[in-house]
Amino acid sequence: MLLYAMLLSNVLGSDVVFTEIMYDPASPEKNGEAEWVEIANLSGKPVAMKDWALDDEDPGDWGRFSATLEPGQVAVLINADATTEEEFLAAWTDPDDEPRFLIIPVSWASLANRPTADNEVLQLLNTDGDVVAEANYRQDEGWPASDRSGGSIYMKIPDASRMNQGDAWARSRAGVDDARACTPGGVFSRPDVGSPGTIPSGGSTTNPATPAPRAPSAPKPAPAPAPKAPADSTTPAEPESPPAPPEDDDIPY
Ligand SMILES: [Ca+2]
Ligand SMILES: [Ca+2]
Ligand SMILES: [Ca+2]
Repeated sequence: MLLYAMLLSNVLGSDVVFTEIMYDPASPEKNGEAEWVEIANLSGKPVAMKDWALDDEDPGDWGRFSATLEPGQVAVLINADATTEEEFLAAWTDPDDEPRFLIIPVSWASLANRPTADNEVLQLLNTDGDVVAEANYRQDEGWPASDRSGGSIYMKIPDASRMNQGDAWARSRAGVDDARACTPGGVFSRPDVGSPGTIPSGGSTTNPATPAPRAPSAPKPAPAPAPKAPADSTTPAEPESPPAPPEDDDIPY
């Protein structure tokens, strides 16, 4: 029965989970310049992400990437078309600290600022194109409402089985769960708020600040099959961000 149910699902279980999504930064964007997406390996073994890709429900391709995530390690995928690892580090990390997370620049396709059930369906694809992680985030059904604050959304307790449940996510607030405002510079020109590189502890893994050798972990329960997304939707593609009314320049700080 379980096997049958798993075969029905088009989302494979994965040890790599979306843990934070910066889709509506305070920094101005036309094509998602200051956006980023955080992922984490919640398992006790390394995950080789060879030719993996971010994707959404639109036809455009996001670029592929390859990296290995150690147990508990966090990575931040950034917009390779608009920024650099150095610029991201300058904005988001303390120059006195050695960053302990990976930064992976990838070719970007942008994330809508007013997400709905149809847009965005953020996915992580493996080398075969299988969906290994999905977060169909939106503004209702328990997902954090959009508020133009420049804060990302993040999983309060990272957990693969709850990745697609809105109430497992919260809007980042400076001072809560490691979130802070970035230091404006480059495309990160406003004080966006998030916690790139760290995930709340107390979930399926401890904060992986130091990817030290781990004790063998208890057997993981099989991931619950995620709700099946409509197979290859025939919905006509729509622009990532409809020509938005001016909205980035009137935010009080
Ligand atoms: Ca956006
Ligand atoms: Ca989309
Ligand atoms: Ca984070």
